[in-house]
Amino acid sequence: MRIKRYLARDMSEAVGLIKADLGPDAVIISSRKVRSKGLFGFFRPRRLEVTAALDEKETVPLGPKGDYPPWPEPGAAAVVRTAHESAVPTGGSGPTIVPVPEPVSELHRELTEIKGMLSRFSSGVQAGHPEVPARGTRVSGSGQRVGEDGEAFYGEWQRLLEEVEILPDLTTHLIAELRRQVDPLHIQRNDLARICLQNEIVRLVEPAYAQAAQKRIMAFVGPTGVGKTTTLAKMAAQYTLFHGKSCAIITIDTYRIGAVEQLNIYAEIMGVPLEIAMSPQDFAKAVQRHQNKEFIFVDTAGRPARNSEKVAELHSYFAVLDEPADVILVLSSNTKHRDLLRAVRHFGKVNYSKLIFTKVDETDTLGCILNMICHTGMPVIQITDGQNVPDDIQNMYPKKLAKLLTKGVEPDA
Ligand SMILES: Nc1nc2c(ncn2[C@@H]2O[C@H](COP(=O)(O)OP(=O)(O)O)[C@@H](O)[C@H]2O)c(=O)[nH]1
Ligand SMILES: [Mg+2]
Repeated sequence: MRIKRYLARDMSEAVGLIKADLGPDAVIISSRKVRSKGLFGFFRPRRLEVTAALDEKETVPLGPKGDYPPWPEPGAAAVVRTAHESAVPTGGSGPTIVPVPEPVSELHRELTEIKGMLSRFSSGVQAGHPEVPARGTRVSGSGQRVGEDGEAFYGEWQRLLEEVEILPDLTTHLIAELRRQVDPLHIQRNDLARICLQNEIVRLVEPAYAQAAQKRIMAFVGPTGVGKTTTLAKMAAQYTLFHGKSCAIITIDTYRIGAVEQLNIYAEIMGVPLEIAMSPQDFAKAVQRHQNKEFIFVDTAGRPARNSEKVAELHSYFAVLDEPADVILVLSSNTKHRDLLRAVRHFGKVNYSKLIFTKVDETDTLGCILNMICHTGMPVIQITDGQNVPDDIQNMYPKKLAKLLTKGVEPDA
């Protein structure tokens, strides 16, 4: 592993230097603003110190991580991995994002897994594993024979779904599917259960993801402190620095002292123009001024979800626009279910059409993501998992959500 430091005016200059020096497989580890040493350094503008690393053992460029990313794939690893960048069209006028096929290696892995399961199953049958009902067997309502052991198996999976705080009615539905599809006497029952639950979760949320194309203007709304500004900065940085998109940021967050300053620092590092809009008319003019940009990110003041008057005021900003915006409701995954319900209801007035969940690093109970997709019928397009800009953000799509919700689920049965 080679690690090197670079001094540059801004992040795009640093990325250029790193690409030229370490090549396309380098990754950025950290960045910070520094002053030159000595008295005169104090009067010079601050520079950006970027640390990058190159793992010299790695020769194969990483493919895209997901199989259905509706947005450019984030991740510092994408900085200079050109194979990855080419998955997302650059240049051009529209914000069309090409769906990226699942990597062949991933398909291959899944195929091998299924083959392995089948062969383990057939050898189990040959070895005389009983396909007869266990002791205490009874016939369930669906006609399936279920022994005490079978009941314990379904019960264990139910407990695990409840543990990640998937709502009771969704859990009941998932377990009913499990009962219908997976025989508890099957020797690979836990593997099959996981696949069955993942398929059913995908089936439940897929309609929410079948939406119109991504829009040019993305506005982030949501309760105070959930991470709107941080998430916006992460996305704007990903689009600008890693995918070469031309972007602008407009903030209508003028309520909180420090809110604009925070965004100003991010905008400066990215080299992206930042505008402040004090009224809906100001906002419309600012959007007009950035007609030529591929994407416009809009930050908004955190309105308390209880204050419906302030939420309605936000709507007036989007109502004056000539083109529709993607209004994205940002929610924190460590929020109580009742408060999430209140937020989705109150912010309904701004006609949001997508969700982002932040702070998934702060909780083990991610059932809220499934709960809110099912409740609103809207997709969760990103999750964020830390405070680092721009790294701690990931695309979310049905299959990934299904894996995330069942990944830690491991019954001992
Ligand atoms: N742990 C963690 N903290 C986050 C995440 N996203 C944002 N934060 C922190 O949450 C706090 C509020 O973020 P901010 O973007 O100002 O929230 P806003 O009021 O909704 O704009 C800041 O301290 C952020 O660093 C995340 O994904 N994980
Ligand atoms: Mg903010």
